[in-house]
Amino acid sequence: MKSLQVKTVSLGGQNTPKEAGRKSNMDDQTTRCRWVSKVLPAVVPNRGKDERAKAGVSSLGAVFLIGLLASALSEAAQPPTVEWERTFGGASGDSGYCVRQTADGGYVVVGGTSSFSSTAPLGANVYLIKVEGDGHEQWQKLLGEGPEMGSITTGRSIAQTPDGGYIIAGVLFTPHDGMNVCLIKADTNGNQLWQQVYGLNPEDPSEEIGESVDLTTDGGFIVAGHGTPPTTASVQLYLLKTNSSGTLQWFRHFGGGGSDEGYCARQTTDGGYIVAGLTGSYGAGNDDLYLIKTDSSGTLQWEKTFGGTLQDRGRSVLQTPDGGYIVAGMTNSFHWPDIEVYLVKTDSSGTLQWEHTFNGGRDAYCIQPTADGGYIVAGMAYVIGRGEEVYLLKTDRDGMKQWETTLGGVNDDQAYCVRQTTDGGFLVVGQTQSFGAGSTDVYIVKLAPRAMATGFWTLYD
Ligand SMILES: [Ca+2]
Ligand SMILES: [Ca+2]
Ligand SMILES: [Ca+2]
Repeated sequence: MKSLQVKTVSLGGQNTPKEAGRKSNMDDQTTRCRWVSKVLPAVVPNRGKDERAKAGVSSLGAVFLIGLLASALSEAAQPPTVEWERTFGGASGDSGYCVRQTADGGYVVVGGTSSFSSTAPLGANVYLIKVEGDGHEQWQKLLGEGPEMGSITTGRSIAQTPDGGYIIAGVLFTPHDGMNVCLIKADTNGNQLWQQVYGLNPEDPSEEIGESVDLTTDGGFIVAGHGTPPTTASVQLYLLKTNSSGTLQWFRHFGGGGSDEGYCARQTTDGGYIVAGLTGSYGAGNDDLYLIKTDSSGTLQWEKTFGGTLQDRGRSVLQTPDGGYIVAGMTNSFHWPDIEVYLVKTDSSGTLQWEHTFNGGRDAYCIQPTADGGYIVAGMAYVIGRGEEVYLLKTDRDGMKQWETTLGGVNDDQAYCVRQTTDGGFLVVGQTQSFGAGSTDVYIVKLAPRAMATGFWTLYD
């Protein structure tokens, strides 16, 4: 712990000539962002509600009721329709990793861009995009400037802070110092206020990656990731707590002699933390899904592994209303050689309650609660003729599938984050090679709320 170095990278304010130059460059580039055609073919056909309603209206008596029932039940398996979708980026690689609906009803998306980087040609910056509720762009910004040419800064996770600004966790790579965890604070207009870089060992270009950040009740932040501390020979899962100004409060690492990686940490109702990732040190063989519970100071309370003899991994974790936990990830232990999406539900002590696999997808990167008590999961599927596709899975509270769908084009597309929106729809963020300005682009898809009708329909929706 003592050897943890906190490096504050000095960044020019938004009024410096360098920043001003970069901004005007961004303005030029902004015009390259285009609407994706709305006639993109949907992989899973969505029958229109009007069509079904018409069919129902044309029926009579008992046939009418049976028709309604049948339609309502089949609708339960229908995924929602795409309301709008957009890409952002330029000719090089651009990705979206996390989205939040903002207090003004819009959305803020964070990722990385090498198309517009100030440290190009090899560098990349955090890419912050703000859109209105209908998907129209409000602004886009480059943040997380690296200290040298070729620096790569990527935003992995974002949260809106009580002051209306944003906190972003990510990774800063520099050619001389390898990868380090990076935390960036921006104001409500996306202008960078400060950047902190947390390196475990500046003498050693080890890889330290911040994968997720979440707000804590004291106004600070909890970051999960992985890296190689000076005291161990292998990659460890780690957890890092800062106050609201990004000052490090504590740092802990977990794992054994193998590689252990953290992908998601959230504060729990008891003030502690739950962390999901993978462990190559413990469990049933190869990597296992790794679930860690700590108290409020990061001291281990329990750790559990899930999975079988092959590859298993947790990417996203939530505390459930019953005090337990649900983790989404991937597994190929259950139906080898199939690679599947893996959901694990535990009680508050980490004891397994159920686990389900879903062979419609190959990996899950995000799980979020939905207003009906169920869950929405985003990840990646593989579809013959369409390469990798965005994968969305909706389950009830017991992890039973309600619908799943894939989105994308003929090249590779992935979703890294999904959230239910206040209108009952969903916002999905990831990257696409199928659409946009070249290489990968940030891919944002809004799904409409499920068709909610009055009376009889709502009973079954
Ligand atoms: Ca395993
Ligand atoms: Ca595809
Ligand atoms: Ca691009």
